[in-house]
Amino acid sequence: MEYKLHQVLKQFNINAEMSSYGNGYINDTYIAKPYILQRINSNVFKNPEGLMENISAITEHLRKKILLSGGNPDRETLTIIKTKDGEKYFKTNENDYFRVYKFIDNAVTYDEVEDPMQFYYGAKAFGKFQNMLSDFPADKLYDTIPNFHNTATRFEDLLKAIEDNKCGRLEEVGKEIEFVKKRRRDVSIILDAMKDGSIPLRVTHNDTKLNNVMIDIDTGEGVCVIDLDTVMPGSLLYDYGDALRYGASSGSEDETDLSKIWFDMNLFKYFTKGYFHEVLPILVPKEIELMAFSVKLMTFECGIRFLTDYLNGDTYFKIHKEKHNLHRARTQFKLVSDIEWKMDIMNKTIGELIEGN
Ligand code: ADP
Ligand code: GN1
Ligand code: MG
Repeated sequence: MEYKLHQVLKQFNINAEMSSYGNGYINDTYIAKPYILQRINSNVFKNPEGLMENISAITEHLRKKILLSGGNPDRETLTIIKTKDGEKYFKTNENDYFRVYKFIDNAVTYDEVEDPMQFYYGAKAFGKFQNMLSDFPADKLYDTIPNFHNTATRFEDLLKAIEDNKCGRLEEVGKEIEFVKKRRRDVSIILDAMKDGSIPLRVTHNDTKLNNVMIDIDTGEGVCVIDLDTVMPGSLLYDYGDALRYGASSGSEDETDLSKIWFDMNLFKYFTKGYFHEVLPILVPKEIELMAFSVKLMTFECGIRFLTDYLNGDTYFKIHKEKHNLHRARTQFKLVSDIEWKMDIMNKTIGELIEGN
């Protein structure tokens, strides 16, 4: 594989030392300073050409805005390096798709929040990203994964996985399935609000994990939002809810001791403050009304996805140990329960932060 990767790099006119990098669940990332090489997961992304067109269009739009505001576009958004044939990706004979970005130096990603200010700055970066794309024509984007945050179809996918019981794992997950079924009425609340127009369709990132924003080593501030594969038309609530699902958990996504997992209200406050700083002027009332709920829904949806993948035999998310997806699903459901307890206070905090602005 190493040899092959060097051949791939040559297609981009790059000759550099290379090693594996990052903790993503989807793509394979390699560092080849001053570049990043990625193999696009074509099992997950069925239209890599369309995906690269999306990223190219978005980053061009962001570049112009960053330049206008006096920023440095080479650092504040991703820069696609073209192949020697002028393409945005390289396709191998084995149908693997590779792309190269400029490496963003002097910045890091965090898998867990170490200091609440990191989360505040991460929120500002995601909010600013949302804001800068608010005048981008969403209908020009390809749906890189159709129904990505359609919680209703995610629920249907789980029902199908239960019916198929491909790996005979059903007996083990009775409690989790009962947990999901009890909450089936939640799955269409945001979808319905989008359908009736009370929530606007926006360009959204759709995968706002803290480790998808690069944080400057010196200033601690958010530099660049990365991992743009899932940028599609969607709801701002997907980005807000998913970021809190991941970042405001007291533990990691695969913690097996569930007594260590709860939803951290302090981190919730830091994130919401940072996010409001950038997006409050563009929010509509229904978005504000559903913000706290979106945290619960996105966490619930992610738990459903992990559980479905577990039942289907771990074909989607990368796993590193036995029952990895089941453990991930369990942390998400533990968080959902805790968020349900805290929903009133979350709504109250949102109201107070708006009044204080
Ligand atoms: P995945 O979809 O697998 O999560 P990412 O695009 O998020 O892949 O990349 C994985 C990791 O690689 C990121 O968390 C980040 O640490 C690092 N990374 C990705 N792109 C860059 C870049 N342009 N510059 C520096 N580091 C990067
Ligand atoms: C995946 O690619 P990565 O690791 O940032 C997944 C997200 C999930 C997340 C759970 C394209 O994100 O949707 O929320 O894992 N990305 C895709 O950790 O499915
Ligand atoms: Mg990522």
